[in-house]
Amino acid sequence: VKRLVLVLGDQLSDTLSALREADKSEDIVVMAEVAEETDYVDHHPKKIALIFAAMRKFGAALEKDGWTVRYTQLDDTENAGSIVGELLRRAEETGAEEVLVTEPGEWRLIDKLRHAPIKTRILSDDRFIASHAEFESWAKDRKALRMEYFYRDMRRKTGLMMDGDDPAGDKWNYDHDNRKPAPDEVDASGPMQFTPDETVEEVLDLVEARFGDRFGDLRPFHYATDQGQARRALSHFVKHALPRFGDYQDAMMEGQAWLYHSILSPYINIGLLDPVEVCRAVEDAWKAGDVPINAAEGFIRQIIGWREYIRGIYFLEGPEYAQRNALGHDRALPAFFWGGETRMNCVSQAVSQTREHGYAHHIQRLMVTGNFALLSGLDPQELQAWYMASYIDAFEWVMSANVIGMSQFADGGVVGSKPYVSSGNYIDRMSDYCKGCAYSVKDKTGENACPFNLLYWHFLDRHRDRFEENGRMGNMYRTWDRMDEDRRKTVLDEAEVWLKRLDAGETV
Ligand code: FAD
Ligand code: DLZ
Ligand code: SF4
Repeated sequence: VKRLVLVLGDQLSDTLSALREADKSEDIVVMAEVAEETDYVDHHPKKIALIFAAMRKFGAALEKDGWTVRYTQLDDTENAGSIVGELLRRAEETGAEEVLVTEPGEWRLIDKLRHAPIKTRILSDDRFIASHAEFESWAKDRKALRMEYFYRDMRRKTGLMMDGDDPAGDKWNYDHDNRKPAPDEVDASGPMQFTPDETVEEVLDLVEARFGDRFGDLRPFHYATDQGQARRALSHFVKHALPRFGDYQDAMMEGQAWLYHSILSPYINIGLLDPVEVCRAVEDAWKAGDVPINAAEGFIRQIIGWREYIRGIYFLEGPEYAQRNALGHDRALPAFFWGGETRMNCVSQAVSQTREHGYAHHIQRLMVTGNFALLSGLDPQELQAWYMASYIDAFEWVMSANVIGMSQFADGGVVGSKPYVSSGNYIDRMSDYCKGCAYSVKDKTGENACPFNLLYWHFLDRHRDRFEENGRMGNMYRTWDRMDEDRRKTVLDEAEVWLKRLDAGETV
């Protein structure tokens, strides 16, 4: 039987299970740019450009390698507008009777393929280290699903930074040496940039015409769009930024979008880089003595630990996970998330950088925008749609447990044992944002008080029933209870007034 091999926009790996299973001489690869995928959320224009450019180059590379490829561009007149529609059209055209596909990273699309009116075989996505079965068996019978223990299993499984059965250097985790506050200066120049070639330019024109009015700047566009470029970006990171990655992983600096981060998530997530290949490059640099152990271990943990764990939770918890709202938060997203004005310098920095690059690093996502959303009680589903629309590396398998779980505690504590909340103090310690802010981080109340300071207590007070008994939060409640009653009332009243102004659309 002649088969169609569907390759999705985030499956651009020559080791893909569907390609391995297929027969190059008989089967037909189907790739399609379709409106259903560009429009199910208003993706950042740079994300659409990255995916389309990389898809076009990958399709061409497969053809060169001897595959028959039927590629549909977004503005082809015959375009059926959806993945399943394209499969049916190509089946009719070629006489193919079956579809082979590697499991997509979103329940939405898995569901559509499962119900497609053509026989479809969904193969597991073994570009990840842990299979669904392995994660389920790890999670089974555990009271709490803590990443650290899962991570150790992934170290053992991959052998990365292992010394026989023991972790290299005798410690699993070197975070104690990481997370220094913002440095005075950054001596890395950021990720490697690529000048758009003809294929990329064509895609940029298309994206500009179709999606130019969405949130996010399309140009200048410098991301890598094929495996060769992505590998050069990896080497560049290992050489120039990795040595200080651990030290400044949590730091934030005005006007410095990249610091010592890798900016590799977009390439790993769409398949241009293999996660283990990335980790081996890091391990090699550490073995060669070019990189300290805290940087190498910290980085590898993000990929084989966090990235795998977050995906595991998404598939373990099922399609309704993304709809959870354990804290009952329902405030609408303020306009400043979409680039409107705000006096909060930290938020303004994170959002403008996001608009420009489709990128903000982990602590900006977690402790600035995420923290603000949680403290002020924003609707988690609307927030997740914002993250999905704003980031170049956004896919639901990696977004949901980060937003609904880690950042918003909307899963009721599956991912985190306590919510990630902080007052302005944390942001002041880790960044230089507060210096340039209209609010004063030192002011706990009063007209200029940092909103994070007011909202922090408002959050703890309104969720007292849920968190008071949480062992890791007892100190916070004790501090609050020690304040005199007038002061507590002032804080809560001022927080309420501030939230009313937020809801009224004032510039806050
Ligand atoms: P680096 O700081 O250089 O880290 C190295 C790599 O580790 C990343 O490339 C990534 O592959 C991996 N990694 C680190 N932390 C995580 C994590 N928590 N979950 C998964 N992978 C991780 N990551 C995405 O890839 N897509 C998303 O849509 C996404 N949404 C997020 C939303 C929120 C609210 C939060 C708090 C985090 C989110 N993350 C997401 C995780 C993390 O912020 C990004 O992976 C990271 O910022 C990507 O930049 P980088 O490549 O420079 O990462
Ligand atoms: C994100 C995305 C976009 C914007 N466009 C396409 C597309 O036109 N064709 C395609 O095959 N894939 C696209 N993707 C990636 C898919 O949305 C992704 O495969 C699913 O979200 C599952 O992770
Ligand atoms: Fe953000 Fe508050 Fe600092 Fe301003 S003072 S940058 S709002 S933490």
